[in-house]
Amino acid sequence: MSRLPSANQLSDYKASNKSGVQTTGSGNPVDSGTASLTIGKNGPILLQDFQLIDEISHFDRERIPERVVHAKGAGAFGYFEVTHDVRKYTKLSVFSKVGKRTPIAVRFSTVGGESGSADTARDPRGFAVKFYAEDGNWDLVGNNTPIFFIRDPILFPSFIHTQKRNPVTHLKDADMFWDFISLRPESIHQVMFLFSERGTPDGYRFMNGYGSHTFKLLNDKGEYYYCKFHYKTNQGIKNLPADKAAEIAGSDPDYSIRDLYNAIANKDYPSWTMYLQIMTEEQSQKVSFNPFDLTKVWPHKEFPLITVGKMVLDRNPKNYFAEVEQIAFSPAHMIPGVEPSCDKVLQARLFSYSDTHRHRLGPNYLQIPVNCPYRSSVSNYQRDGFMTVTDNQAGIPNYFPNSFSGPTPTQDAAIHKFVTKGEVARWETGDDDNFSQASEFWSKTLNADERQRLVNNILDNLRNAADFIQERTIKNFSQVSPEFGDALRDGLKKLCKTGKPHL
Ligand code: HDE
Repeated sequence: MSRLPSANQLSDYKASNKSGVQTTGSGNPVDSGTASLTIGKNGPILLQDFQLIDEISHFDRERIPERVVHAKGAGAFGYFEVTHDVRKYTKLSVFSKVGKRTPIAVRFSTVGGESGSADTARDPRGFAVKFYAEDGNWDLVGNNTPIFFIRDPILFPSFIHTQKRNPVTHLKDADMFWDFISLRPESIHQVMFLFSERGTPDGYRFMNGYGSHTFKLLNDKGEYYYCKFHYKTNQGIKNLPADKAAEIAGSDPDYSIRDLYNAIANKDYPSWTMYLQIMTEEQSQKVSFNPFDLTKVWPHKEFPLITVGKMVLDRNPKNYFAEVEQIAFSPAHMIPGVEPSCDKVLQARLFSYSDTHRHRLGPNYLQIPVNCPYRSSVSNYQRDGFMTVTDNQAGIPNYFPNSFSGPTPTQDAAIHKFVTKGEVARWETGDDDNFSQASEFWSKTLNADERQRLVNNILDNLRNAADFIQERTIKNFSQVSPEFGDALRDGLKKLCKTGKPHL
Protein backbone atom coordinates (compact mmCIF):
# COMPACT_ATOMS: atom_id res chain seq x y z
CA MET A 1 0.00 0.00 0.00
CA SER A 2 1.41 3.42 -0.89
CA ARG A 3 1.91 5.71 2.11
CA LEU A 4 2.42 9.46 2.46
CA PRO A 5 6.03 10.60 3.00
CA SER A 6 5.06 11.80 6.48
CA ALA A 7 4.02 8.23 7.39
CA ASN A 8 7.31 6.80 6.08
CA GLN A 9 9.75 8.96 8.00
CA LEU A 10 11.07 6.10 10.17
CA SER A 11 11.42 3.62 7.30
CA ASP A 12 13.22 6.28 5.24
CA TYR A 13 15.65 6.83 8.09
CA LYS A 14 16.32 3.09 8.38
CA ALA A 15 16.92 2.74 4.66
CA SER A 16 19.89 5.10 4.74
CA ASN A 17 21.29 4.71 8.27
CA LYS A 18 22.94 1.94 10.30
CA SER A 19 22.35 1.71 14.03
CA GLY A 20 25.28 3.01 16.17
CA VAL A 21 26.21 2.35 19.83
CA GLN A 22 23.75 3.75 22.39
CA THR A 23 25.32 6.13 24.92
CA THR A 24 24.48 8.31 27.89
CA GLY A 25 24.25 12.07 27.37
CA SER A 26 27.97 12.24 28.19
CA GLY A 27 28.73 9.87 25.33
CA ASN A 28 29.55 6.80 27.46
CA PRO A 29 28.43 3.50 25.95
CA VAL A 30 25.61 1.67 27.75
CA ASP A 31 25.21 -2.11 28.07
CA SER A 32 21.39 -2.27 28.26
CA GLY A 33 18.55 -0.05 27.23
CA THR A 34 15.88 -2.11 28.94
CA ALA A 35 17.03 -2.83 32.54
CA SER A 36 17.78 -0.52 35.48
CA LEU A 37 20.60 -1.38 37.91
CA THR A 38 19.02 -3.21 40.89
CA ILE A 39 20.07 -5.32 43.87
CA GLY A 40 18.59 -8.66 42.93
CA LYS A 41 15.87 -9.20 40.35
CA ASN A 42 13.20 -7.35 42.33
CA GLY A 43 15.53 -5.28 44.41
CA PRO A 44 15.79 -1.49 44.87
CA ILE A 45 17.59 0.70 42.36
CA LEU A 46 21.13 1.94 42.98
CA LEU A 47 21.97 5.64 43.06
CA GLN A 48 24.98 4.76 40.91
CA ASP A 49 22.68 4.03 37.94
CA PHE A 50 23.62 7.24 36.14
CA GLN A 51 22.13 5.93 32.93
CA LEU A 52 18.65 5.69 34.48
CA ILE A 53 18.96 9.03 36.28
CA ASP A 54 20.27 10.70 33.11
CA GLU A 55 17.33 9.30 31.09
CA ILE A 56 14.62 10.29 33.56
CA SER A 57 15.94 13.67 34.59
CA HIS A 58 16.34 14.69 30.95
CA PHE A 59 12.81 13.47 30.24
CA ASP A 60 11.53 15.49 33.22
CA ARG A 61 12.78 18.62 31.48
CA GLU A 62 11.66 17.86 27.90
CA ARG A 63 8.95 20.49 27.62
CA ILE A 64 9.72 24.16 27.32
CA PRO A 65 6.93 26.72 27.75
CA GLU A 66 4.76 26.71 24.64
CA ARG A 67 4.25 30.02 22.86
CA VAL A 68 1.57 32.00 24.73
CA VAL A 69 -0.01 32.67 21.32
CA HIS A 70 0.70 30.84 18.03
CA ALA A 71 1.53 27.63 19.93
CA LYS A 72 0.49 25.23 17.15
CA GLY A 73 2.47 25.51 13.94
CA ALA A 74 4.44 24.07 11.07
CA GLY A 75 7.83 25.15 9.79
CA ALA A 76 9.84 24.82 6.60
CA PHE A 77 12.95 26.21 4.94
CA GLY A 78 13.82 27.53 1.51
CA TYR A 79 14.91 30.70 -0.20
CA PHE A 80 13.77 34.14 -1.27
CA GLU A 81 14.75 35.17 -4.80
CA VAL A 82 14.67 38.76 -6.09
CA THR A 83 12.85 39.08 -9.43
CA HIS A 84 12.40 42.87 -9.65
CA ASP A 85 14.61 45.84 -8.82
CA VAL A 86 13.27 47.82 -5.85
CA ARG A 87 16.50 49.60 -4.90
CA LYS A 88 14.72 52.88 -5.54
CA TYR A 89 12.90 52.29 -2.26
CA THR A 90 15.30 50.35 -0.10
CA LYS A 91 18.89 49.34 0.42
CA LEU A 92 17.82 46.07 2.07
CA SER A 93 20.59 43.58 1.26
CA VAL A 94 18.11 40.79 0.51
CA PHE A 95 16.64 42.91 -2.34
CA SER A 96 20.01 44.17 -3.67
CA LYS A 97 20.16 42.34 -7.04
CA VAL A 98 17.76 40.60 -9.37
CA GLY A 99 18.46 36.87 -9.14
CA LYS A 100 19.89 37.06 -5.61
CA ARG A 101 18.79 34.27 -3.27
CA THR A 102 18.64 34.50 0.51
CA PRO A 103 18.00 31.45 2.72
CA ILE A 104 14.79 31.67 4.75
CA ALA A 105 12.91 29.85 7.51
CA VAL A 106 9.13 30.11 7.74
CA ARG A 107 6.68 29.18 10.48
CA PHE A 108 2.93 29.13 9.93
CA SER A 109 0.61 28.82 12.91
CA THR A 110 -2.84 29.17 14.36
CA VAL A 111 -3.11 31.76 17.13
CA GLY A 112 -5.41 30.96 20.03
CA GLY A 113 -5.18 27.19 20.49
CA GLU A 114 -2.67 25.17 22.48
CA SER A 115 0.07 23.20 20.74
CA GLY A 116 -2.27 20.18 20.50
CA SER A 117 -5.25 22.09 19.06
CA ALA A 118 -6.83 21.56 15.65
CA ASP A 119 -5.22 23.13 12.59
CA THR A 120 -8.55 23.98 10.97
CA ALA A 121 -9.88 26.11 13.86
CA ARG A 122 -11.36 29.48 12.93
CA ASP A 123 -8.42 31.77 13.68
CA PRO A 124 -6.00 34.09 11.90
CA ARG A 125 -2.87 32.23 10.75
CA GLY A 126 0.65 33.32 11.64
CA PHE A 127 2.99 33.83 8.69
CA ALA A 128 6.50 34.43 10.05
CA VAL A 129 9.55 34.61 7.79
CA LYS A 130 13.20 34.76 8.84
CA PHE A 131 15.67 35.96 6.19
CA TYR A 132 19.21 34.80 6.96
CA ALA A 133 20.88 37.84 5.34
CA GLU A 134 24.58 38.68 5.08
CA ASP A 135 24.04 41.58 7.46
CA GLY A 136 22.16 39.58 10.09
CA ASN A 137 18.69 38.13 10.38
CA TRP A 138 15.59 40.02 9.28
CA ASP A 139 12.30 38.67 10.64
CA LEU A 140 9.01 39.68 9.06
CA VAL A 141 6.51 38.32 11.57
CA GLY A 142 3.08 38.66 10.03
CA ASN A 143 -0.28 37.00 9.65
CA ASN A 144 -2.49 35.84 6.77
CA THR A 145 -4.53 39.02 7.26
CA PRO A 146 -3.40 42.56 6.36
CA ILE A 147 -5.02 44.01 9.50
CA PHE A 148 -5.48 43.22 13.20
CA PHE A 149 -8.11 43.43 15.96
CA ILE A 150 -6.64 46.32 17.95
CA ARG A 151 -4.68 49.49 17.32
CA ASP A 152 -3.33 50.13 20.82
CA PRO A 153 -1.01 47.40 22.16
CA ILE A 154 -2.14 47.89 25.76
CA LEU A 155 -5.26 45.90 24.82
CA PHE A 156 -3.36 42.86 23.53
CA PRO A 157 -3.13 40.74 26.72
CA SER A 158 -6.86 41.27 27.42
CA PHE A 159 -7.77 40.58 23.82
CA ILE A 160 -5.81 37.31 23.90
CA HIS A 161 -7.39 36.28 27.22
CA THR A 162 -10.81 36.49 25.53
CA GLN A 163 -9.62 34.02 22.87
CA LYS A 164 -8.33 31.58 25.45
CA ARG A 165 -10.09 29.59 28.16
CA ASN A 166 -12.40 30.87 30.90
CA PRO A 167 -10.34 30.74 34.12
CA VAL A 168 -13.04 28.78 35.97
CA THR A 169 -14.63 26.48 33.41
CA HIS A 170 -11.44 26.05 31.34
CA LEU A 171 -13.67 26.36 28.27
CA LYS A 172 -13.66 28.77 25.35
CA ASP A 173 -16.24 31.37 26.35
CA ALA A 174 -18.47 33.22 23.86
CA ASP A 175 -19.34 35.87 26.48
CA MET A 176 -15.67 36.76 26.94
CA PHE A 177 -15.06 36.89 23.20
CA TRP A 178 -18.10 38.92 22.08
CA ASP A 179 -18.09 41.15 25.16
CA PHE A 180 -14.58 42.38 24.34
CA ILE A 181 -15.17 42.53 20.58
CA SER A 182 -18.37 44.55 20.95
CA LEU A 183 -16.82 46.93 23.51
CA ARG A 184 -13.90 47.57 21.14
CA PRO A 185 -15.46 48.13 17.70
CA GLU A 186 -12.05 48.78 16.10
CA SER A 187 -11.88 44.96 16.01
CA ILE A 188 -14.86 44.69 13.62
CA HIS A 189 -12.88 44.79 10.37
CA GLN A 190 -10.64 41.85 11.41
CA VAL A 191 -13.61 40.01 12.98
CA MET A 192 -15.27 40.09 9.54
CA PHE A 193 -12.12 38.60 7.95
CA LEU A 194 -12.07 35.97 10.69
CA PHE A 195 -15.69 34.86 10.26
CA SER A 196 -15.48 34.87 6.47
CA GLU A 197 -13.97 31.76 4.88
CA ARG A 198 -10.55 33.39 5.19
CA GLY A 199 -10.75 32.33 8.85
CA THR A 200 -10.43 28.66 7.85
CA PRO A 201 -7.76 28.34 5.13
CA ASP A 202 -7.37 24.93 3.52
CA GLY A 203 -3.86 24.42 4.92
CA TYR A 204 -0.94 26.79 5.01
CA ARG A 205 0.00 26.55 1.32
CA PHE A 206 -3.22 28.14 0.13
CA MET A 207 -3.22 31.48 1.92
CA ASN A 208 -1.56 34.86 1.47
CA GLY A 209 0.75 36.46 4.00
CA TYR A 210 1.14 40.07 5.14
CA GLY A 211 3.70 41.99 7.16
CA SER A 212 0.48 43.77 8.27
CA HIS A 213 2.14 46.81 9.85
CA THR A 214 3.39 49.90 8.12
CA PHE A 215 7.20 49.81 7.99
CA LYS A 216 9.71 52.41 6.86
CA LEU A 217 12.11 51.63 4.02
CA LEU A 218 15.37 53.50 3.60
CA ASN A 219 17.34 53.67 0.31
CA ASP A 220 21.05 54.29 -0.17
CA LYS A 221 20.43 58.02 -0.79
CA GLY A 222 18.97 58.35 2.69
CA GLU A 223 15.38 58.74 1.36
CA TYR A 224 12.55 56.94 3.11
CA TYR A 225 9.18 55.50 2.13
CA TYR A 226 6.41 53.89 4.14
CA CYS A 227 5.76 50.32 3.10
CA LYS A 228 3.49 47.31 3.57
CA PHE A 229 4.69 43.80 2.68
CA HIS A 230 2.47 41.21 0.98
CA TYR A 231 3.01 37.58 -0.05
CA LYS A 232 0.53 36.09 -2.51
CA THR A 233 0.26 32.34 -2.68
CA ASN A 234 1.15 30.82 -6.07
CA GLN A 235 -0.94 27.76 -5.14
CA GLY A 236 -4.12 29.90 -5.27
CA ILE A 237 -6.27 30.73 -2.26
CA LYS A 238 -8.33 27.83 -0.92
CA ASN A 239 -10.54 28.04 2.13
CA LEU A 240 -12.60 25.44 3.95
CA PRO A 241 -16.34 25.83 4.48
CA ALA A 242 -17.19 25.84 8.19
CA ASP A 243 -18.67 22.31 8.26
CA LYS A 244 -15.67 20.80 6.46
CA ALA A 245 -13.24 22.61 8.79
CA ALA A 246 -15.14 21.22 11.80
CA GLU A 247 -15.10 17.70 10.38
CA ILE A 248 -11.33 17.80 9.73
CA ALA A 249 -10.73 19.18 13.24
CA GLY A 250 -12.00 15.81 14.48
CA SER A 251 -10.61 13.46 11.84
CA ASP A 252 -7.15 15.01 11.29
CA PRO A 253 -6.32 17.80 13.75
CA ASP A 254 -2.80 18.04 12.25
CA TYR A 255 -4.14 18.57 8.72
CA SER A 256 -2.09 21.67 7.85
CA ILE A 257 1.20 20.36 9.25
CA ARG A 258 0.72 17.10 7.31
CA ASP A 259 -0.18 18.92 4.09
CA LEU A 260 2.90 21.17 4.17
CA TYR A 261 5.29 18.33 5.09
CA ASN A 262 4.04 16.01 2.35
CA ALA A 263 3.99 18.69 -0.36
CA ILE A 264 7.65 19.48 0.33
CA ALA A 265 8.62 15.79 0.69
CA ASN A 266 6.97 15.14 -2.70
CA LYS A 267 8.98 18.03 -4.20
CA ASP A 268 5.80 20.00 -4.85
CA TYR A 269 7.46 23.09 -3.40
CA PRO A 270 5.04 25.82 -2.34
CA SER A 271 5.88 29.38 -3.31
CA TRP A 272 4.63 32.91 -2.77
CA THR A 273 5.23 36.14 -4.71
CA MET A 274 6.29 39.07 -2.56
CA TYR A 275 5.03 42.61 -3.18
CA LEU A 276 5.46 46.04 -1.63
CA GLN A 277 2.96 48.84 -1.25
CA ILE A 278 4.72 52.18 -1.07
CA MET A 279 3.52 55.48 0.42
CA THR A 280 5.51 58.72 0.58
CA GLU A 281 5.56 60.99 3.64
CA GLU A 282 3.51 63.53 1.68
CA GLN A 283 0.87 60.93 0.78
CA SER A 284 0.78 59.73 4.39
CA GLN A 285 -0.34 63.19 5.48
CA LYS A 286 -3.11 63.40 2.87
CA VAL A 287 -4.75 59.97 2.83
CA SER A 288 -8.27 59.70 4.20
CA PHE A 289 -7.29 57.08 6.82
CA ASN A 290 -4.51 56.77 9.37
CA PRO A 291 -1.80 54.78 7.54
CA PHE A 292 -0.24 53.73 10.87
CA ASP A 293 -3.47 52.22 12.17
CA LEU A 294 -3.19 48.40 12.05
CA THR A 295 -6.96 47.98 11.63
CA LYS A 296 -6.74 49.61 8.17
CA VAL A 297 -5.68 48.36 4.74
CA TRP A 298 -4.06 50.58 2.13
CA PRO A 299 -6.37 50.53 -0.91
CA HIS A 300 -4.59 48.82 -3.82
CA LYS A 301 -5.97 51.33 -6.32
CA GLU A 302 -4.14 54.18 -4.64
CA PHE A 303 -1.14 52.10 -3.56
CA PRO A 304 -0.60 49.38 -6.16
CA LEU A 305 1.37 46.21 -5.49
CA ILE A 306 4.99 46.35 -6.62
CA THR A 307 6.57 42.93 -7.27
CA VAL A 308 9.86 42.16 -5.51
CA GLY A 309 10.49 38.43 -5.69
CA LYS A 310 9.41 34.95 -4.77
CA MET A 311 9.67 32.81 -1.68
CA VAL A 312 10.05 29.04 -2.16
CA LEU A 313 9.91 26.38 0.55
CA ASP A 314 11.93 23.30 -0.42
CA ARG A 315 13.12 21.70 2.82
CA ASN A 316 11.29 20.16 5.72
CA PRO A 317 12.72 20.54 9.23
CA LYS A 318 15.40 17.98 10.12
CA ASN A 319 13.93 17.89 13.60
CA TYR A 320 10.73 19.61 14.71
CA PHE A 321 11.82 20.63 18.20
CA ALA A 322 15.26 21.88 17.13
CA GLU A 323 14.11 23.86 14.14
CA VAL A 324 10.44 24.76 14.65
CA GLU A 325 9.64 24.71 18.37
CA GLN A 326 12.85 26.60 19.10
CA ILE A 327 12.66 29.07 16.23
CA ALA A 328 12.35 32.58 17.61
CA PHE A 329 11.05 35.39 15.42
CA SER A 330 11.14 39.01 16.47
CA PRO A 331 9.87 42.08 14.62
CA ALA A 332 12.87 43.83 16.23
CA HIS A 333 15.30 41.74 14.18
CA MET A 334 15.78 44.26 11.36
CA ILE A 335 18.64 44.92 8.97
CA PRO A 336 19.71 48.21 7.32
CA GLY A 337 17.04 49.38 4.84
CA VAL A 338 13.95 48.55 6.94
CA GLU A 339 12.83 50.34 10.10
CA PRO A 340 9.74 50.51 12.27
CA SER A 341 7.08 53.14 11.66
CA CYS A 342 5.19 54.82 14.49
CA ASP A 343 2.47 52.10 14.39
CA LYS A 344 1.92 51.62 18.14
CA VAL A 345 1.25 47.90 17.93
CA LEU A 346 4.50 47.37 16.05
CA GLN A 347 6.35 49.48 18.61
CA ALA A 348 5.15 47.21 21.43
CA ARG A 349 5.97 44.07 19.45
CA LEU A 350 9.55 45.28 19.08
CA PHE A 351 9.89 44.68 22.82
CA SER A 352 7.62 41.69 23.37
CA TYR A 353 9.13 38.98 21.18
CA SER A 354 12.71 39.01 22.42
CA ASP A 355 11.29 39.25 25.94
CA THR A 356 9.24 36.08 25.48
CA HIS A 357 12.22 34.28 23.88
CA ARG A 358 14.40 35.02 26.90
CA HIS A 359 11.67 33.44 29.03
CA ARG A 360 10.89 30.52 26.70
CA LEU A 361 14.37 29.68 25.39
CA GLY A 362 16.82 31.54 27.64
CA PRO A 363 19.03 34.60 27.30
CA ASN A 364 21.22 32.94 24.66
CA TYR A 365 18.34 31.99 22.36
CA LEU A 366 20.20 33.57 19.44
CA GLN A 367 22.93 30.92 19.76
CA ILE A 368 20.47 28.13 18.92
CA PRO A 369 21.42 27.12 15.35
CA VAL A 370 18.00 27.92 13.79
CA ASN A 371 18.09 31.41 15.31
CA CYS A 372 21.76 32.15 14.83
CA PRO A 373 22.50 34.78 12.15
CA TYR A 374 24.87 32.29 10.54
CA ARG A 375 25.55 34.33 7.39
CA SER A 376 26.97 37.25 9.35
CA SER A 377 29.27 37.04 12.34
CA VAL A 378 27.97 38.11 15.73
CA SER A 379 30.47 40.47 17.32
CA ASN A 380 29.51 42.52 20.35
CA TYR A 381 30.06 42.94 24.08
CA GLN A 382 27.46 40.44 25.36
CA ARG A 383 28.94 37.50 27.27
CA ASP A 384 28.01 34.50 29.43
CA GLY A 385 24.56 33.49 30.65
CA PHE A 386 22.78 30.12 30.76
CA MET A 387 23.53 27.82 27.85
CA THR A 388 26.42 29.64 26.28
CA VAL A 389 27.21 27.10 23.59
CA THR A 390 29.64 29.07 21.43
CA ASP A 391 33.24 29.99 22.30
CA ASN A 392 31.68 33.06 23.97
CA GLN A 393 33.63 35.33 21.59
CA ALA A 394 36.87 33.88 22.99
CA GLY A 395 39.50 36.58 23.67
CA ILE A 396 37.80 39.55 22.00
CA PRO A 397 37.64 42.49 24.47
CA ASN A 398 34.38 42.38 26.46
CA TYR A 399 34.06 46.14 27.00
CA PHE A 400 33.60 49.17 24.75
CA PRO A 401 35.27 51.49 23.94
CA ASN A 402 38.58 49.67 23.95
CA SER A 403 42.04 49.97 22.45
CA PHE A 404 42.36 46.27 21.54
CA SER A 405 40.60 45.62 18.20
CA GLY A 406 37.15 45.04 19.60
CA PRO A 407 34.27 45.41 17.09
CA THR A 408 33.26 48.97 16.19
CA PRO A 409 29.92 50.45 15.03
CA THR A 410 29.22 51.37 11.39
CA GLN A 411 27.22 54.29 10.02
CA ASP A 412 25.65 51.90 7.46
CA ALA A 413 23.36 50.87 10.28
CA ALA A 414 22.33 54.42 11.28
CA ILE A 415 18.56 54.85 11.46
CA HIS A 416 16.80 57.49 9.43
CA LYS A 417 16.71 60.61 11.62
CA PHE A 418 13.30 62.15 12.12
CA VAL A 419 11.71 64.84 14.23
CA THR A 420 8.69 64.15 16.37
CA LYS A 421 6.74 66.21 18.83
CA GLY A 422 3.43 66.00 20.65
CA GLU A 423 1.80 66.05 24.03
CA VAL A 424 2.61 63.06 26.19
CA ALA A 425 -0.72 61.49 27.19
CA ARG A 426 -2.69 58.25 27.02
CA TRP A 427 -4.47 59.00 23.75
CA GLU A 428 -7.71 57.03 23.50
CA THR A 429 -8.30 55.73 19.96
CA GLY A 430 -11.45 53.65 20.46
CA ASP A 431 -13.61 55.90 18.26
CA ASP A 432 -11.17 56.40 15.35
CA ASP A 433 -13.15 55.54 12.19
CA ASN A 434 -13.98 51.92 13.00
CA PHE A 435 -16.51 51.23 10.28
CA SER A 436 -15.65 52.75 6.88
CA GLN A 437 -13.26 50.02 5.66
CA ALA A 438 -15.42 47.31 7.27
CA SER A 439 -18.38 48.66 5.25
CA GLU A 440 -16.31 48.50 2.04
CA PHE A 441 -15.36 44.91 2.86
CA TRP A 442 -19.05 44.02 3.31
CA SER A 443 -20.40 45.80 0.24
CA LYS A 444 -17.54 45.61 -2.29
CA THR A 445 -15.18 42.73 -1.42
CA LEU A 446 -17.68 40.03 -0.46
CA ASN A 447 -20.29 38.74 -2.90
CA ALA A 448 -23.83 37.83 -1.82
CA ASP A 449 -22.95 34.17 -1.06
CA GLU A 450 -19.88 35.17 0.92
CA ARG A 451 -21.94 37.69 2.91
CA GLN A 452 -24.45 34.98 3.76
CA ARG A 453 -21.72 32.59 4.88
CA LEU A 454 -20.17 35.35 7.00
CA VAL A 455 -23.52 35.89 8.70
CA ASN A 456 -23.97 32.14 9.29
CA ASN A 457 -20.47 31.73 10.72
CA ILE A 458 -20.98 34.65 13.11
CA LEU A 459 -24.40 33.33 14.17
CA ASP A 460 -22.93 29.93 14.91
CA ASN A 461 -20.72 31.53 17.54
CA LEU A 462 -22.62 34.65 18.64
CA ARG A 463 -25.67 32.54 19.56
CA ASN A 464 -23.68 31.29 22.58
CA ALA A 465 -23.20 34.79 24.04
CA ALA A 466 -25.50 36.49 26.57
CA ASP A 467 -28.46 38.47 25.15
CA PHE A 468 -27.13 41.92 26.07
CA ILE A 469 -23.81 41.13 24.41
CA GLN A 470 -25.59 39.90 21.27
CA GLU A 471 -27.57 43.13 21.18
CA ARG A 472 -24.45 45.33 21.47
CA THR A 473 -22.66 43.25 18.82
CA ILE A 474 -25.56 43.57 16.38
CA LYS A 475 -25.61 47.35 16.90
CA ASN A 476 -21.96 47.47 15.84
CA PHE A 477 -22.54 45.29 12.78
CA SER A 478 -25.49 47.53 11.85
CA GLN A 479 -23.04 50.40 11.61
CA VAL A 480 -21.10 48.39 9.02
CA SER A 481 -24.36 47.95 7.11
CA PRO A 482 -27.97 47.98 8.35
CA GLU A 483 -28.55 44.92 6.14
CA PHE A 484 -25.77 43.06 8.01
CA GLY A 485 -27.26 43.91 11.42
CA ASP A 486 -30.76 42.88 10.27
CA ALA A 487 -29.49 39.55 8.90
CA LEU A 488 -27.86 38.77 12.24
CA ARG A 489 -30.93 39.82 14.25
CA ASP A 490 -33.25 37.69 12.07
CA GLY A 491 -30.84 34.77 12.19
CA LEU A 492 -30.66 34.84 15.99
CA LYS A 493 -34.46 34.97 16.22
CA LYS A 494 -34.73 31.89 14.01
CA LEU A 495 -32.12 30.03 16.04
CA CYS A 496 -34.05 30.91 19.21
CA LYS A 497 -37.18 29.37 17.72
CA THR A 498 -35.41 26.08 16.95
CA GLY A 499 -34.88 25.80 20.71
CA LYS A 500 -31.47 24.22 20.08
CA PRO A 501 -29.55 24.62 23.36
CA HIS A 502 -26.59 26.99 23.47
CA LEU A 503 -23.14 25.51 24.01
FE1 HDE B 1 2.43 38.31 18.02
N1 HDE B 1 3.34 37.33 19.57
N2 HDE B 1 1.96 39.83 19.30
N3 HDE B 1 1.41 39.27 16.55
N4 HDE B 1 2.89 36.84 16.76
C1 HDE B 1 3.95 36.14 19.47
O1 HDE B 1 6.07 35.63 20.33
C2 HDE B 1 2.51 40.03 20.51
C3 HDE B 1 0.76 40.46 16.63
C4 HDE B 1 2.67 36.80 15.41
O2 HDE B 1 5.87 31.39 14.50
C5 HDE B 1 4.71 35.76 20.70
O3 HDE B 1 7.57 33.98 19.94
C6 HDE B 1 2.12 41.31 21.04
C7 HDE B 1 0.41 40.97 15.33
C8 HDE B 1 3.16 35.56 14.85
O4 HDE B 1 7.09 31.72 16.30
C9 HDE B 1 4.54 37.00 21.62
C10 HDE B 1 1.30 41.87 20.10
C11 HDE B 1 0.87 40.03 14.45
C12 HDE B 1 3.69 34.85 15.93
C13 HDE B 1 3.67 37.90 20.76
C14 HDE B 1 1.21 40.93 19.00
C15 HDE B 1 1.48 38.97 15.22
C16 HDE B 1 3.51 35.68 17.11
C17 HDE B 1 4.35 34.42 21.31
C18 HDE B 1 0.56 43.20 20.12
C19 HDE B 1 0.75 40.02 12.92
C20 HDE B 1 4.30 33.47 15.92
C21 HDE B 1 5.53 33.51 21.05
C22 HDE B 1 1.25 44.28 20.75
C23 HDE B 1 1.23 41.21 12.28
C24 HDE B 1 5.77 33.48 15.57
C25 HDE B 1 6.51 34.34 20.38
C26 HDE B 1 6.29 32.08 15.45
C27 HDE B 1 3.94 35.34 18.38
C28 HDE B 1 3.31 39.11 21.17
C29 HDE B 1 0.38 41.15 17.85
C30 HDE B 1 2.04 37.80 14.59
C31 HDE B 1 4.04 36.76 22.98
C32 HDE B 1 2.55 41.85 22.40
C33 HDE B 1 -0.29 42.28 15.03
C34 HDE B 1 3.10 35.10 13.41
O5 HDE B 1 5.73 37.62 21.92
